[in-house]
Amino acid sequence: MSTTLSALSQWVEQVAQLTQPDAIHWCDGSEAERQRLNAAMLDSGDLLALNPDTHPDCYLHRSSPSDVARVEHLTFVCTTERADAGSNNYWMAPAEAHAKMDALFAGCMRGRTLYVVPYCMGPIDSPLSRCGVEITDSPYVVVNMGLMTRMGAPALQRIEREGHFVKGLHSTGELDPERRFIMHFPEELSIQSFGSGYGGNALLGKKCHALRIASYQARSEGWLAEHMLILGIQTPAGNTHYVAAAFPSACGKTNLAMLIPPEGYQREGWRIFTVGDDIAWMQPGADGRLFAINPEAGFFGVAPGTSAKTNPNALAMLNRSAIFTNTGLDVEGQPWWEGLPGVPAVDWQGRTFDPANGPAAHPNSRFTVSARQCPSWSAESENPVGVPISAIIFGGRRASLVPLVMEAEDWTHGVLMGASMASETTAAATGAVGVVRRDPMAMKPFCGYNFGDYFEHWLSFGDAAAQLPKVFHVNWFRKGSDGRFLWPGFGDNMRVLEWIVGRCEGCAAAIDTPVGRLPATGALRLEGLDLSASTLDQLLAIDHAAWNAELGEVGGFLGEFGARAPAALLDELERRRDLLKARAAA
Ligand code: GTP
Ligand code: SPV
Ligand code: MN
Repeated sequence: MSTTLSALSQWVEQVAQLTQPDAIHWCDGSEAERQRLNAAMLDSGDLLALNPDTHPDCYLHRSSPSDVARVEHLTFVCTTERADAGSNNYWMAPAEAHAKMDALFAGCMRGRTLYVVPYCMGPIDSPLSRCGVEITDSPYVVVNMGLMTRMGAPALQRIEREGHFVKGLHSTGELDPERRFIMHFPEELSIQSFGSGYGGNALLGKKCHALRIASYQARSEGWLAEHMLILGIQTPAGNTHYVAAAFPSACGKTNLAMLIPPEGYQREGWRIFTVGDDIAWMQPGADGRLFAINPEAGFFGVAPGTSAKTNPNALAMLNRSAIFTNTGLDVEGQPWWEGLPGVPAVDWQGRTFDPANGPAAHPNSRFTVSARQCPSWSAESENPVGVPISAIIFGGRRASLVPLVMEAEDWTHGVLMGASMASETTAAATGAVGVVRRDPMAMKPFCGYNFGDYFEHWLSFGDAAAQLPKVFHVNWFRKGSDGRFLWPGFGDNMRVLEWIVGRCEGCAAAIDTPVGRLPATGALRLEGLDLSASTLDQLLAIDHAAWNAELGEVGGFLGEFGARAPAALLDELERRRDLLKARAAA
């Protein structure tokens, strides 16, 4: 196979000249190709076959122990003007970045095969979808891209028809953290990643293309590329509302997207459908509503904590044709991670399990699986038009301050809520865990341009679309003085979704506070929950002094973007602070 598109054949030729591979393979995305790649990786030890009785066609991959997560400090946005990348990104001048990467890529594929991976982000026939080609020397990346995207011949046909594509060049190099860079050239619509084989660093269709490059394109083209799950909520009356929710990495998107309602809700006829678990591309439709597609075709989800209790839908999709990365094993050769029953035999580094070495599964160990294997998978995931969004939900991990749920008064207030987000850091990126940091719209690691311009872009939808979604903020992670979570979370988050749907339909009661609308007394359905009145009070309390301090910090944060911080957002913040002061004085 090769291509009729000269821009593509010339680029592949030029990369081959630079990287000097032994062979070039054009991926067609066929089942035969997947099996050949898997067989070769079983031979080389890149993959281990899992128990064929309990987990047919499932494999374990152990990455290099120093290559287990995204590396934000090695991830750059290379715009001509530094200010266009913004203080939210690490920046390097394009010429300097190219020189650095050319030196790393020179000869790096000697003895290896260069794979050409054409892919389509989004339904193959959707006008909202975008294509790219990843060149990689990692067969593990190829099979993961095969699960995570529409990869192969149909994507190549679309690329040849359209004549353009995002160029992604990737090599695992020597997996040396000292020789590792993930570079984005938004003005060239290209990505270069060297020295990592892990997740968002290496599967270039995901964070690099579908968020950093796409967000940059979306700004000039009038759409949004967001770090959001998409789910459908069917009410007993038979209406289906779609909501999109932005939570930072490892803060609950996959779990919410696959939620199973508590039994009482199921009996009444509530159902949840999964459209996406990580990324949403949204565009105003002709009727003024915002329509969303999930650009991905699979899930690259956090393994630890996934259990029959927390996420039975996920467990059910992981017993066949799945790839596990950095989990442990039990004595029967089944994948094992913290949160599963039974005991581990082998840890993520292949050692006999010893608690002295830490957890059996790496905290950022993951599964890769086709979305179609999810029992709650929605056929609307393939709708080329996308799904209409009734509500946008922002959220993060906040042990204190932030209530279980609140609603924004209008779009501008909603954008401020998103821009003010903060969350405790997780194992999804290298670095300290549990440190609260500003993470607007859960896009701190993923926005391909200056956050000031990004907030302005969000505000601009206030004019463009007549029927904007309502905006909410949630926090499943509030802790009591004993350090335990106050809210049961997981399936019980349905109770919060019910209130959100009720607000969209105009039938759920709320009370105003200076920072947002909260459920009125009795408006959250809590029957069947063992939640004391004082716990509920804590979950829904607004501490005016603490919020005043929080909004002061938000002001300082927005100030970092100088003249690029939208005046309308700063005005909205001031209005909120005035309301808080008035309330404190009363
Ligand atoms: P990325 O794939 O990194 O973008 O993560 P994500 O946002 O999809 O997070 P995910 O749903 O995988 O959850 C991450 C961790 O948070 C898991 O260990 C979950 O068990 C835990 N978690 C998810 N939802 C809840 C919840 O409602 N309550 C509590 N306490 N923990 C949760
Ligand atoms: C995240 O970190 O938000 C992820 C995992 O979804 S990765 O693909 O590695 O970025
Ligand atoms: Mn993510």
